[in-house]
Parts: sequence; C-alpha cells; structure tokens
Amino acid sequence: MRTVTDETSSSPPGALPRARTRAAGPAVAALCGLAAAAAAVGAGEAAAAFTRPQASPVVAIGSAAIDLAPTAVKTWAVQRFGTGDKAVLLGGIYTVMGLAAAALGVLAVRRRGAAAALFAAFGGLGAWAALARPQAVPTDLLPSAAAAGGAVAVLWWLTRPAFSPGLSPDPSPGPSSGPSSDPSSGPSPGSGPVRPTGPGRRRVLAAGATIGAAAALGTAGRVLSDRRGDVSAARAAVRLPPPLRPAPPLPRAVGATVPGLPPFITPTADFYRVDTALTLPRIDPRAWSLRLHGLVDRPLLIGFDDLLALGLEELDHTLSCVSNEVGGPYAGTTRWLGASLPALLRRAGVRSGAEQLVGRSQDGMTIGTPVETLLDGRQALLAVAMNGEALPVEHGFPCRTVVPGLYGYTSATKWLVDLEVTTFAARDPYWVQRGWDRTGEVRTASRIDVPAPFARVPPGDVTVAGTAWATHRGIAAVEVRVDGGPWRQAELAADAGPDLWRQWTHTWTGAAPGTHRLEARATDGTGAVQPATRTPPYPSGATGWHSVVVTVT
Ligand SMILES: Nc1nc2c(c(=O)[nH]1)N[C@H]1C(S)=C(S)[C@@H](COP(=O)(O)O)O[C@H]1N2
Ligand SMILES: [Mo]
Repeated sequence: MRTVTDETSSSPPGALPRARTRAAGPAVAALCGLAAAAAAVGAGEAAAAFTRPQASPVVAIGSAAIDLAPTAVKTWAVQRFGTGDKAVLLGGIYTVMGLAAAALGVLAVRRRGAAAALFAAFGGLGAWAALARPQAVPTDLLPSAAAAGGAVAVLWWLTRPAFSPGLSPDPSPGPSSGPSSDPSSGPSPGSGPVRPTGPGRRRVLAAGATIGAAAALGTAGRVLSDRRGDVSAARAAVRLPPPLRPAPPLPRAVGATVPGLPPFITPTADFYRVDTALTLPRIDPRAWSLRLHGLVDRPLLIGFDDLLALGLEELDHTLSCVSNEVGGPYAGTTRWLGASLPALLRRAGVRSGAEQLVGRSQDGMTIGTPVETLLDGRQALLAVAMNGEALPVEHGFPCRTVVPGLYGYTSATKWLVDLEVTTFAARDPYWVQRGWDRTGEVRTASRIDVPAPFARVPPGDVTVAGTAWATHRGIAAVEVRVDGGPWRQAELAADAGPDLWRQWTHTWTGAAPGTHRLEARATDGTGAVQPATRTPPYPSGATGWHSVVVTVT
C-alpha cells in the first residue's frame, strides 16, 4: 500500500508529493498562488489603513508606473481612457499580479522556496515604490511588509506537502478519511492518502476561504482608510466669504441654445479631471498651509483661514488640458473663487531673476508657471471654490492655482501646498522633465459639438454649433466650411471676455443627401487664424481643424 511517507521520500525536498500533485493539478496550484496574492493585497490594504492609503503596495506600484511610464504611453492612456485611465491602470496591475501569482503557485509545487522568495520580491517592489513616492515616510514600508508576509505565509500554508487545514474545521468529512500513516501530517484525518482528491479539494476550499478572508480584510482596510481620511465634513464646513471682487455678470447671450451643445458653464460634476493621483490627496483645511518661498524678499506661510481673509475674487475662466486632441472634451468653464496670486507674489516681493513659480501639490506633483504671466496684469488665483462651492476633492481641495492662458499642466496645481519662486534652470517641473513645453500657452481650439460625428441629419437647413477657445487671447471669429468649400462666418454668441470660451452657431443651408464633411476654424483675439496643420498634443498642445463627417438622409 502506498503511503504518504513513500511519496514524500521520492519527491524532491520541499515539493508536493507526486500523488498530491497529480490530484491537485496546476489549476489548484495556480489557485493557491492567487490566494497568496489575495492575502498580500488584503494585508497591504489593511496595513495601509494605519499608515497612509498611498503606501498600499498596489497603489504605490501604480503611482510609480504612472511616473515611469513613457510619455507616449501616458498620452495614449489619457486619450484612450480619459478620466478612466486610473481604473484601467489598476485593473491592469491586478491582472498582471493575478497571472504572476498563478504562475508562482504552479512554481511552488516544485520550488516552494523560490516561489515564496518571488512573492517576497513583489513585496520588496511595493516597498521600493512606496518609499520612492515624493511624500514618503519610513512607515510606508509597513503595508508592503505586511503584504509580503501575508503572501508567503499563505503560500507556505497552502502548499504544505501534506495539506490539512490545520485549526479550521475539516471541509471534507467522509469515509475517505482514515488514519494517517504520515507521522508529520498531524492529527487531521484528511491528511491520509486514501482518497487522492481529498487534499486537493481541501486545498481548493482553503484557498477559496483565504481569498474570501483577504477580500474582507482588504475591504475593511479600504473602508477604514476612507473613513480616516474623509474630508467631506471639513469640506462641507468651509464657509466661503463673499467675493471682494465679484466677476462681472455674464452676458445673457453668452450661451447658444442648441440641443447637444454643452452648457456655457460646465456643471462641476461634469468638469473633466486629469491628474496623476491614483489615490486622491485628502487634505483637512485646518491642517493645510501654503508656503511661498524662493526668490522672494519675504517668504510667507499661510493657513486656510488666512487665505480666505485675504479678500477673494471671482474669475470666470475656461481651463483646458494640453492632452486634449483636436475636438476633444478636456476643457471646462467654471466660476473660480480665490485669493489673488499676483497680489500674494507682490506681498512676498519677487526678486529680479525670478523666472518660474513652481507649485507643488501634497502628492508631490510639480507644476511650473512662467512668473512673467503672473505679473503681466492678468487675474490668477489661489482658488478655493468652483461654481460657488468649495473645490471638490478631485479638483484640488482645499486650494489650487488657476492662471488664464496656460494649460492646466503649467498653471493649475491641485492640492497645492508649496510655491517656490525660482529660475527655469534651477528646476524642471514634472511635465517639463518629461519633455513637455515649459510655457504651455493654450492653443486656439474650435470644436464642432453639433451635429455629432457620424450623425444622420435631415436635408435642407442644418444647425451647426460648437465651442471655441484661445484662453486669455479670446476668440474673434469662427468659420465653418462644408466639403472643403468656401469658409462661412459662424455666428458668435456674446463675448464674456478673453479668458472664456465662446459658443458659435452656423446654419448650413441646402444640405443635400449624402456624406459630408464639416470643418471649423477659429481666429483668436490677436487675429491669428488657427493653423490647419495637425500636430499631436505632445509636446505643446494639438493643432489643426476639427472636422466631423455627417450623413444627410
Ligand atoms: N496635483 C496635481 N495638479 C494637477 C495635475 C496633477 O496631475 N496633479 N494635473 C494638471 C493638469 S495636466 C490639468 S489639465 C489640470 C486639470 O484640472 P482638473 O482635473 O481640475 O480639470 O490639473 C493640473 N493640476
Ligand atoms: Mo492637462
């Protein structure tokens, strides 16, 4: 009669007995690997609840991936997935981790020590990623250590040559259970060799239970993190003072009322979001302070109440992203409320030789704005509110910069905590390090919103409508043409100032059945006509005319 001892003696050290291996099969082994990975994620999330959510190994590795990703990949991700890029990244990380863990589970059948070492190495990767974050503290090591410990322990337990679930109740009672002839396998009846499928089944059940427990632990960790870091009450408690300098009322005819045309003022919930933050920085305004230093005569440190007490001004402004493709959606208009950034700079006394103001966010993003643009008379804000409400967390609560005329990546630091006046040579901000243009002046853009691409429209008179912006230069004209024919002037909605987009409409008369191509181009406030040449967003913003193809039926 075969015994466990016989099997074990014929197996390499550390390997599962052959009969078990056969019974378990690669699928069970892979499942054990997955359970180990689940334990890692669960333990990591749980530990991160007691350190920082950013220190969770998955989040840290994801953040490192964002920072290390080549520009081409980043640009592609923003364009392809937009605001969903983070979910896609996390999904990708979990998928890769799952596949790797399954492979390690299979490896563990023959080389248990090696598999455990590789799991530990993943933990090491997490620890490295967490400690390499700009705002890292030594305790950020702990979630990765917990993850590695959890993974190795679970792997070791589930891949014990003679598996028994230990203290957990016997999941496979029945006649197959017999006295064990293996002295090392403990008292559990299931450890006997009588039914080879028994231990495999036990392993599956134990792995499944582990995954369930890990999911519960991870979820609890997340919930606890979210609770501990929740700033929604602090945000709701913010009392915004009335503006000392209100924005002039918007002309009533500022928006064209055409179905399908986005509203002139973007509802905050619909405002685009672009950033590198895998977990949102959550800052309690009572703990927030802003430091202004560098090439200034009088460095400043101000708290949130100090900021509100500076006297706030309103600014109606269209913010846009350099990654926006021609015709793309990454632009929005809102009423900002905030303290004057130029006034604060003057109060600090900007020294000669100062060239750029580098804003730093709580999560370590750096955004450089040419000082020249901040002192040329334009309004620029340390914004605390959008559309009359404290900034939403995803838009930079409690404070961000806003500078009309520049793309967000050179002007709009969210979760702002530090402002350094410096030279261009002294510091390359985040995006400049990655090859993007230092200035980031918004290029003239015109977008056909109506009809939608590939729309079917009735023949005759067709309303064409859209949005154009050349922030801080303003829009002087928009022209539309059909099938490469003559350019026709579109009708512009009322002008609300150069810092805002302008909506336009045009009646395309005599539209005949067939497929047609509509194109639009804008002229900015300086008289420059938008160039036809198509260039991609990298490195200084997309150029070219937007066109849509429609079918007249
Ligand atoms: N802290 C931080 N601020 C940031 C960014 C970021 O990644 N991190 N992205 C910038 C970019 S590229 C843009 S376009 C704007 C977008 O602001 P929004 O998400 O509020 O629309 O934020 C800017 N500020
Ligand atoms: Mo951007």
